[in-house]
Amino acid sequence: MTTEHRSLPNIILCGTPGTGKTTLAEQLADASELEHLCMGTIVKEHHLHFGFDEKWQTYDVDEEKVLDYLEPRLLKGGCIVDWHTCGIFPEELIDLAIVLRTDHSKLWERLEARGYSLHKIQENNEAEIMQICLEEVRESFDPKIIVELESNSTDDMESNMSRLLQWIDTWKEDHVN
Ligand code: DAT
Repeated sequence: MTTEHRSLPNIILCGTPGTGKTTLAEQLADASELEHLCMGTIVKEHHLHFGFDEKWQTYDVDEEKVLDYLEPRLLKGGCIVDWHTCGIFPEELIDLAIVLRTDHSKLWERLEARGYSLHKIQENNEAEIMQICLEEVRESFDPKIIVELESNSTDDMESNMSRLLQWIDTWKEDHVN
C-alpha cells in the first residue's frame, strides 16, 4: 500500500533528545488531524523492548515489535512519529522526514534542566554536533522528503509549526480527490 491509499500523510519527527520533537509534535497534532505517536512512551507502555539498559539509562528497543505496532498505523496514515531514531521505518510509508537541530549550548541547558546525567548530556550533545540523526535520516530516506529545521527558539517553533501545517494542507490537496 502506498501514499495513494492514504488520505493523511505520515511525518517522521527526528532529532537528538532535547531538540523539541515532542513539543512540536504535540502542537502539530493539536492543530491538525494527525496523531502524535511519542515512541519513547509507546515503547515503554506497550513493552516494545527487551528491558532497561542501566548503563545508557534507556530501553533496549525490540525493533520487530515496534514495527508490528507502527505498520498498521502508518498504512492508515495521519501519524506524526516522534522518535530520536528513524532507521527502521518502511520508506514507502513516510511522506516527510523532519530533523530538528539545536545549537549545542542550548541543547546542553535543556538536557541539564531535564535532570540527565553528565554522561548522558555529553553523549547526546556529541550526537547533535556529529549530526547523527541527520545522517541516519539521510541514509533512510529520499533527499526530496527530508527537511532540516532549526529548533533554538520559540520563534523557530512558531515558524516550524506554520511551515508544517502548510505542508500538510498541500499534501492533502495533492493526494485527496
Ligand atoms: P525532545 O522531544 O526532542 O526530547 P522536547 O520537546 O521535550 O524535546 O523539548 C525539550 C525542552 O526544550 C522542553 O523544555 C521544551 C523546550 N523546547 C523545545 N523546542 C524549543 C524551541 N524551539 N525553543 C525553545 N525551547 C524549546
